[in-house]
Amino acid sequence: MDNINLSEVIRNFDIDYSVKAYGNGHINGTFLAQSNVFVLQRINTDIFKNPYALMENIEKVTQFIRNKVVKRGGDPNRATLTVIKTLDGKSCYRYDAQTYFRMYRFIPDTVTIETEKTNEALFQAGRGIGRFQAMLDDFPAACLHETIPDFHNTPKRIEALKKAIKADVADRAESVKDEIAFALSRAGFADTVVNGLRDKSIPLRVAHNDTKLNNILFDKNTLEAVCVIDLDTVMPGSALYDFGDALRMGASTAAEDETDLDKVWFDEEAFRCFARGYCMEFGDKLTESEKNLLSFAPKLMTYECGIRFLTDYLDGDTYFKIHRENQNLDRARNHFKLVADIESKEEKLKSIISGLVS
Ligand code: ADP
Ligand code: GN1
Ligand code: MG
Repeated sequence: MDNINLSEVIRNFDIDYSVKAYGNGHINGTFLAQSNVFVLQRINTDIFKNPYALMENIEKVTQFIRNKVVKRGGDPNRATLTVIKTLDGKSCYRYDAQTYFRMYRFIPDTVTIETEKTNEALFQAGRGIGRFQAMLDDFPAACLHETIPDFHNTPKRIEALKKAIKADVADRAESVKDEIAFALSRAGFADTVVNGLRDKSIPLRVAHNDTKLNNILFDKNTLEAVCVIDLDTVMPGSALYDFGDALRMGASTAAEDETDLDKVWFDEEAFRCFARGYCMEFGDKLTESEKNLLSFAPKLMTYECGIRFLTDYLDGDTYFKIHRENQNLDRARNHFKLVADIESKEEKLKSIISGLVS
């Protein structure tokens, strides 16, 4: 991180970073460096405008989970993130007006899944997300700040796409006419969940809102899901967002930016495994309306994310980090291919869900 004095940052957190005298030797001075390990993260203030509100959400949610885990005799330091306070008792350290850091306890002996998506891993991931939602089932969702307003408001994402097409700041709209046409042709189903939340036919819950598989830590030995991390977008929302978003990447046969679309398919078996784990932990708490929309949720979230990638491409790649030219366009094409494939499998996905929830 350019020009940031990380030693200064670390000194401001309430951790024992000093070295201690160790052992009884007479000759060499032996010291033990801190034995606990911590994760230091810079908060993205371009995206999260109010770091303290963001951290307040995270503290409330992790404390709530912590209390439940303690009551059940579990290990709260593994089952949820632990926020390390600064020396002056704050949840993050302000380095300068644009630069804020937070610290968590490192959760050892865990792995994340990036590309190795086995069916067993999908099943465990489903259990992990289902358990996360079950633990927060009675959390008062309304007390959370909306860290990114309208994050999963799909119709608003379509409006943003239309604005980007009109402004065409990077002069790219002409070259992506087919992708734009695909996106706009599917606008009909975009309001399904926001309308349901508005008319209360779908319950407002605490949602994670970014349930990519690499936001779950798995035990490195048993491969069970240990902890759901990356809690920046924990906000009021729908369980359908978390279910659908996990499968957007989790059930794809390829990486999110794979350019060879012949390799990109929606894997029904991966869907079944994730859904089985999810319903095992959370199925009895789902309402009829949620159960009816579980098979639809991956399409909605994949479509919405594709629209966000396409919009960012038109905006000149200002939101999602890119590591090569056209990466956002590749991501959008990849997602639209998945949407089309999900559409061809809708009946199958419905019958998988009927077999899991009654
Ligand atoms: P990002 O916003 O960059 O996705 P994450 O919070 O997801 O940030 O962290 C990035 C990666 O760091 C995770 O995928 C995980 O591998 C690792 N990680 C983050 N927090 C912890 C933690 N408390 N313990 C162990 N590993 C962690
Ligand atoms: C971003 O930060 P990360 O990589 O976990 C994005 C998600 C997208 C995802 C697409 C705050 O997630 O909404 O689904 O990229 N997070 C934010 O890969 O916008
Ligand atoms: Mg992450």
